[in-house]
Order: sequence, then structure tokens, then C-alpha cells
Amino acid sequence: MKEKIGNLLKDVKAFNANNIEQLEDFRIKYLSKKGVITALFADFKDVPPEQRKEIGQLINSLKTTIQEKIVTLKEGFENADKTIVKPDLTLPSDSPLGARHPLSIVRNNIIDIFARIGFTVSEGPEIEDDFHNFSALNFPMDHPARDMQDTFFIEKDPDIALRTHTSSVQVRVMENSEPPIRTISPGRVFRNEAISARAHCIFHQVEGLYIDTDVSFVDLKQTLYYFAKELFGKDTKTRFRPSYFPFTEPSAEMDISCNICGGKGCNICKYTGWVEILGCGMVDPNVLNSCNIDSSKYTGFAFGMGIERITMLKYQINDLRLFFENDVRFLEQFKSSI
Ligand code: 2NL
Repeated sequence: MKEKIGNLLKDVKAFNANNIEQLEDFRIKYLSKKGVITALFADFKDVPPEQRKEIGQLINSLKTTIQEKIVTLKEGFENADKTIVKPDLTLPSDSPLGARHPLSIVRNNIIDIFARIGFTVSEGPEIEDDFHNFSALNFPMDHPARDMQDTFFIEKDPDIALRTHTSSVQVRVMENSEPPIRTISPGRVFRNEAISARAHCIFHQVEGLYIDTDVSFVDLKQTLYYFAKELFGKDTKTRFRPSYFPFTEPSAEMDISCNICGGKGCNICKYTGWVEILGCGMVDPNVLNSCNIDSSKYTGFAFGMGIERITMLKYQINDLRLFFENDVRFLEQFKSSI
């Protein structure tokens, strides 16, 4: 009996399984109801009393060795499984290439166009105080934009809100630098609006600011004329219509000849031949003074445009919500664009 158990122990120790099925066969052979261990305990009743203690211990230790062997081998298989599913990060990818978001493409185009004529890019916080978002920009205390209905306030007294335009970034630039200033500020802005095909509570803007001695409306017109031709093509025409903003005087809106029908008239331009692309004007002297720039020495122009609107015109996209849904069928259409 002793010798038999000794041989079994040797077999068990030498055993190795190549797969989980072989291990299961091993378990059945030794530990099942009709297995080797049960048979040994059955033989145990014939063991003379003086050997019982020793033989009993040998069988129990054989059983423990078998159980431990099964656990060890099983762990080995499980870890091996994990090794198989772990991706090899050195392999080249066969997944499709991503594409830049259309809003990023157009924002980058706009940045490039202005960079070529000496404009830098400025960025600033999305959470702003009342001074940088409203007061410095000549918004009267009772202006509707200051209302809870139009602006997302975070705190009242002092007023802290999500910026409603990136002019707040330019206020910071003016406070912290001396003219000449030539900068654009692209970024996310927030307005408390109901979401529709034409409006969203989060959207993107690029604003521009140029301040120096003797800057005139002529500089404004020529800069924006150059910009329109660069972005929409060399045959693009521009026109300026008078408008009103609290922070510019005089103010204007710029239209371009409809890039769909070339000015003949279509449903995009509502048969006028023109589409509005931005607002602009000469920086109000009150704004310059609020930002510690001497309005008796310097003048400037500024403009602002919605990136969504420009992108919709450029790519003929008719619903603003497409920009925020991130449906790959929409996004992958911009794959070839830089
Ligand atoms: C629009 C109109 C505009 C500005 C933005 C500006 C900034 C400073 C001073 C003066 Cl710091 N003006 N920005 C000027 C005119 C129009 O945006 O329709 N945006 C979507």
C-alpha cells in the first residue's frame, strides 16, 4: 500500500497538462467518485491498525498534492488566456484612420489665414467674471445678454458665468499687452439657448482684434476681404452692411457672395445672392479705456464669427446638431481634409 501511494505521488508530481481538457481528465482520474483516491480509501479498511495512522496521512497528503496541482495548472491556463487577448502594441493597426472634426478643420484654416498676415492666437478661460465678459465690453447694466435667460451663471454677486463670446480673451490681451496688438481668439462659448437645427447652447467662435496707431475702417475692410477670398475662394465678393454691437462703433456685418450659387440666387442665400458670415467694427473707445489702452493715441478694429455657421456654409451642412452628435458616418466624410 505504502509503495502504491509512493508511485502515485511520483505520477502526480510528474504530471503536466497541455490543455484544460487534459487537466479535467486528470481531476476525474484522481478525485471523482470512482477515482483513485476513493479507491485508496476503500482499500484503507484492510490496513492493519498499527499502520492506519501513517497510511491515512499518506493518502491525505497525496490528495492535497493532487488538488494543489490542479489549482496551479488551472491558473497557468487562465494567465495564458490573458496573454493571448493582450494586444501587441507593436503591431501596425488595421483599424480605419480617424478624421479631424469639421469644426477643427475650419478653425485651423481660419488660424492659418490670419497667421499669414501677422495675427497670433490667444486663449483664455471659459469661466469668466462680469468685467471681462460684459463691463469692459461696454455692455450697459440692463443689456439682455446679462440676463439669466441668456447667460449661464455659475455665481451671482460677484457675477461669474460661462463666457458668451471670446471677446473676453481679447480684453485680457489688451489689459496685459501694449499695442500694436494683432490677435485672434478661437474657442468655445456658451449661451442659454434652446437646441435646434440653427442654435446650440455651446458653439465655437473666432474673434479678431487689431489695435495700433492710425487703424481705420479701410484696414478692417481689406483684412476681412482678404480673409473671405482665402477661405471661400478668389472669386468671392464681399459687402458690408451697417449694424450694432455694444463694443464697436461704427459696427457692420459682412456678407459674402453666395458660395453655392455664385450670387445668382438659391435657397441657401434665400435668393439674395449674399450670405452673412461675420460681425465687425471699430473698437469703441470706451472698451479701449476700460482695458487701459489710451483711446486718444490708439484705434482698432475687431470682428467675430461663428465657426459652426462658416463650416455649414463651406460644406453645405444643414443641421447644426450634426456637429455635436459625432456620428462616424458624418465625421468620416471629412477624412481627406487636413
Ligand atoms: C458676431 C459679432 C463681433 C467683436 C465681435 C470685439 C472684441 C473686442 C472689442 C471689440 Cl475685445 N469687439 N469683438 C466686434 C464686432 C463683432 O462679433 O456676430 N459674432 C459671432
